[in-house]
Amino acid sequence: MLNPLSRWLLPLLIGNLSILTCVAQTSTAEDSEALQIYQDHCAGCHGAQRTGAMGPALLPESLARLRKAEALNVMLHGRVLTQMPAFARQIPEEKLQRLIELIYSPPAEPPRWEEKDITQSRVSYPVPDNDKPLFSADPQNLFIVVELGDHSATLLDGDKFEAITRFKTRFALHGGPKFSPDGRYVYFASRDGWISKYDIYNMTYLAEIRVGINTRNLAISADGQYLIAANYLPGNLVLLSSKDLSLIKIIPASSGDTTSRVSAVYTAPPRHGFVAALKDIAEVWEITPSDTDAQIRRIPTSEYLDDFFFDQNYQYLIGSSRKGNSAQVVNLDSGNTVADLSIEGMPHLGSGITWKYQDTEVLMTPNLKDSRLTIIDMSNWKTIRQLDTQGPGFFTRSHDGSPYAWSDVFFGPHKDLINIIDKKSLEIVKTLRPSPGKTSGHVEFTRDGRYALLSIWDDDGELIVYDSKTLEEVKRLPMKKPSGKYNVYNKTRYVRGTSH
Ligand code: DHE
Repeated sequence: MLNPLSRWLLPLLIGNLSILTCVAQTSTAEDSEALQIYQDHCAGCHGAQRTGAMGPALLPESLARLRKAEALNVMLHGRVLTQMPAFARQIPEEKLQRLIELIYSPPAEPPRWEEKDITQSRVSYPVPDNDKPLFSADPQNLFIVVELGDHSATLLDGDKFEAITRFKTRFALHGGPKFSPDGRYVYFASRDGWISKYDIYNMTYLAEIRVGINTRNLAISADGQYLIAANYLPGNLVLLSSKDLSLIKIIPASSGDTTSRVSAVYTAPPRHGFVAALKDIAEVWEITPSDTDAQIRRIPTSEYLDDFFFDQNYQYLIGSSRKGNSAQVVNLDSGNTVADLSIEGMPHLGSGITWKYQDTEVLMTPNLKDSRLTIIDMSNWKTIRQLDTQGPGFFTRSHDGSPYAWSDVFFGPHKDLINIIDKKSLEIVKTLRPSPGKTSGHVEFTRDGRYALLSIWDDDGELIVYDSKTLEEVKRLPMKKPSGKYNVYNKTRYVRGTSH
């Protein structure tokens, strides 16, 4: 049995053997003194090529959401609850500023992460000889709550709202973890490309593999056999066996001379495969996996697509255009773009939800740059309602068991507000301020839709449980910047109103 330290260090060391053995590439354009400081003080933890090791990758793609001033602060004073030390006494601030310029610039040689890097990074842990949950909670009504504050996750009993266990995750998980169809295993993806398989019943990790340097998200096939990761860096999709995370195939996201970042990949259960959108090639790919290969069907689109979602039948894909002012509707059967919806303000369709409204189905999307929610009739793709909000939102959620849809105000001075939309009147009927001054966002429902769980995104944060009909508060659980929470039943049944 590996002790906890070697459990984390071993994969990192093995995974990065290839990069630790090569010296970082220099170029006359790079600041050689900053490069030397990097090699002396940073390379040991962040990798000789800045692709990450025990610490996260330090490449422009990986640092996109961290302001330079904040990065300097971390270099000067270290980062609490991590191994990142303070350098204020060792390195003058002027030199740290130059180091910042270095890490926010692309390296002279584009970093690589190839087949041998992927296969060498894979680690398996002992498989427990037990196939029953080691706890008494309903295995279908469990939640995984990702806590970004200290890179942990909580396994939560969805009836009692009590933590069953809390465990460390890789640095900076992003996107929804994916459950096996029976709900026994959960698969996580980190921004730095680590995929981890966790046995919920035995509350232990089973395997890990690093599939890329900068990863978008992960999907699992409806039969539970295959996983696929979408990467920005390198621009590809990586198909894995869900059993042991072994590599099946690397699929370059290429067309002619262009290699693209992959915007996102999702499973499409009735289509027996996955669908991916590419950010730099105007195509959507339908991917049918097998044990040794993957068939790709390329569907041309009129725009480069960012994040997207599907109608409940998985016939239509609704994607945000990269330009941020429209949404494209692609009929996946015919391959035709059937509608081009003009929505200013960058619709965040990855977070779109649908519900039944009168005799039709509607979709609602928040807009990342506009203080508005857009509601569209899916029978004719016409906007039927725009709801003004107090700032741009990030996540929307609902459940067939709830009369309301929830939408956060994630950005701006009113980031602590949550709007409740009546699904019948299409009006905002209530606005909650659960924790004044603190960002509130991302809701998920219990399997029956009776309770809604909301995050307070703060290191000193909380998970708040509401009665989804009366909107009364039921319970608060202290958590460290809880981001998303994911209900086993809702996710494995692809219920309407949640992310798939
Ligand atoms: Fe996310 C999901 C893309 C920034 C938190 N985000 C996703 C998914 C995609 C995506 C493609 C779907 C993954 C899945 O579930 O399989 N996110 C993007 C972006 O392009 C964007 C805007 C810019 C970027 O830097 O990548 C972005 N996302 C963020 C954040 O800044 C958030 C708030 C904090 C973080 O973790 O970095 C954030 N994204 C989330 C969360 C989900 C998510 C919590 C899962 C939502 C769900 O309910 O499934």
